[in-house]
Amino acid sequence: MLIKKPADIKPSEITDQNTYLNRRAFIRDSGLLGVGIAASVMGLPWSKQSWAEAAPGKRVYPALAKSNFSTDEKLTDFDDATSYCNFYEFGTRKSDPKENSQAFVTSPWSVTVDGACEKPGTYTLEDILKPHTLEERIYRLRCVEAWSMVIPWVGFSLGDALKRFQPTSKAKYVSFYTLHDAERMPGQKRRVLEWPYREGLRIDEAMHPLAMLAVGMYGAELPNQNGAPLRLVVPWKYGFKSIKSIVRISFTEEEPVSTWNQVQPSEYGFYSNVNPTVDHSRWSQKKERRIGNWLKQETLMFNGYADQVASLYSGMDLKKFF
Ligand SMILES: Nc1nc2c(c(=O)[nH]1)N[C@H]1C(S)=C(S)[C@@H](COP(=O)(O)O)O[C@H]1N2
Ligand SMILES: [Mo]
Repeated sequence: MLIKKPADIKPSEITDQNTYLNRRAFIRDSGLLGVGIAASVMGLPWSKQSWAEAAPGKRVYPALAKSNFSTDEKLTDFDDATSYCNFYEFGTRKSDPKENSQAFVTSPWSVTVDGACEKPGTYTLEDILKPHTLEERIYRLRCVEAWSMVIPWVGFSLGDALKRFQPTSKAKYVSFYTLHDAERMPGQKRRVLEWPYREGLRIDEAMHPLAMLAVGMYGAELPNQNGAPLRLVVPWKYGFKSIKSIVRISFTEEEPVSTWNQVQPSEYGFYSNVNPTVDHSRWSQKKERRIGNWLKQETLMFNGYADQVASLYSGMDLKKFF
């Protein structure tokens, strides 16, 4: 795990909420510009320039309402969030996804919905987005590897999206699948995981208002390395539950397969709630390193979202259902 020390970070790389907000004001004024064009024509501050490099061809969203669920912690530097990634479909090193995903084509994109629901079918990404108003939600993402970030996601409630497919009473769980196409996702040429990457939630977890489907971050469409064009964000669970580049959603009666649980069930459970009192079999989960900070900080129960989600697990032994 490579983490930048303060001494390695150039002053030009340090951003703060103000820079971010100024940039957002600019975006609002400029409307829906292609970021590449915006960056080259207008002579933008460093953050926009690196954005254009990290997410070439991605659109900037006009002003977005910020969700009440948002944390007010300092945002992770845009460059870190887009160059220190986990996306095994594009390689297993943190730098691989950015390097290897730039040619990945995410349009057109469709999602197949099946299983225990009244409205199965194949939906285009536009169909899925149409009824929803995009909002910005600043959430913590806590990786099981004990680092974390604070990301301004752009998206909408997962539960609202799922309700449109009318899950039946048999839908006790919902599972998600990433694209499986080794020509487009070169990391799939190696069997480091069982492809496609899969994740699942209990239906009440999926319906929780904090769970979201994201189509963007930092005010623009998702960079490919962060899961374009559609990913899950479940902020009270370890990062691996937040599956990227989703092409299938399936409602099931039985607990579905989740990839890391399948790889190593003794180390990764189905629930994978952030829990400082349950260590990973090979390391402690008590602390985390916020990317960009030098000192470690305490990990909070349910990643700081306990007030909202603890009731989902009342009566459950979280050491057993880890
Ligand atoms: N399809 C897919 N989704 C994935 C992964 C992956 O390898 N493949 N990695 C997961 C892990 S372990 C984490 S921590 C987060 C990282 O998201 P980020 O790279 O956008 O920060 O994505 C998750 N989603
Ligand atoms: Mo992770």
